[in-house]
Amino acid sequence: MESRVSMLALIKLGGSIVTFKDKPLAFNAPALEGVSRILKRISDEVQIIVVHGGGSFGHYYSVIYDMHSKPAEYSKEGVSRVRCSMVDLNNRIVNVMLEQGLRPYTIHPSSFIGEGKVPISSRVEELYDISKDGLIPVTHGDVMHYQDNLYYILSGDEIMSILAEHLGERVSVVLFTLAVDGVYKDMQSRELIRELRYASDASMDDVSMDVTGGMRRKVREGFKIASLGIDVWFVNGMHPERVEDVLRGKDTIGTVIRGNRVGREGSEMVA
Ligand code: IP8
Repeated sequence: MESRVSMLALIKLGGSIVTFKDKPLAFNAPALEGVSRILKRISDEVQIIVVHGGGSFGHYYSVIYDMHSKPAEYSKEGVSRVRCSMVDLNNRIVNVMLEQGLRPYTIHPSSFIGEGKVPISSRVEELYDISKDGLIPVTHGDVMHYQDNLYYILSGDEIMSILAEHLGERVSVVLFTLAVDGVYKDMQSRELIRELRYASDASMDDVSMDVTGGMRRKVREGFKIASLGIDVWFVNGMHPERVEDVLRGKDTIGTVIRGNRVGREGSEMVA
């Protein structure tokens, strides 16, 4: 079926939106309902792919079992528990989306990222095809098999980069939803950076219970994606109308890294 729309948005639902980060295994249904209502309003005009984080599900167990993004021989019980919690969280998310009239379609990352963390192009294309059909592919950060006895935690932020790299110029905009207004200059003044040109301008202070690098990781992936020529937005998902503004190409309260306008310092930034 040919696409009815030409705009493709990659949207990350941060763990701090879909869960209460400080409370183990606490799903934040109201926050997700808010974002879903907005997505519903715009889903006929925009093709959407959703990636969600682990919040107080995946991160909770990753911390308990000392699991990280580095491939290693982690506790098998830990691997099972992290995976189980992410499948559980994903299921709750797609059920809320469905109730709000959206048509989510879960695709676990292990179906398009293979051994050795190598993306499988044809399977990434499948996400695109499914979004073109009017469904919303929903994928998520997860614990992944690396090779032999090695496993690793894959951040949803990194999945955003993988998708953007593969889908290239078909992606119109990339949006990370957070539980804060965007990227701050520093956490004391909470001065919002409206346009981020250099990673060194941003505060990387972060919340606890996050094994994949929190804001630092998001900003790093943001610069990677922007270097592909795609605008990357960080907005407060608790104010879902800002998500709508971005998807309608309007300015809003948040931080943007403009595609192609990335300073050297930004693109060289590492975790
Ligand atoms: O919250 C991590 O995804 P993120 C997922 O996007 C797990 O970094 C399993 C902790």
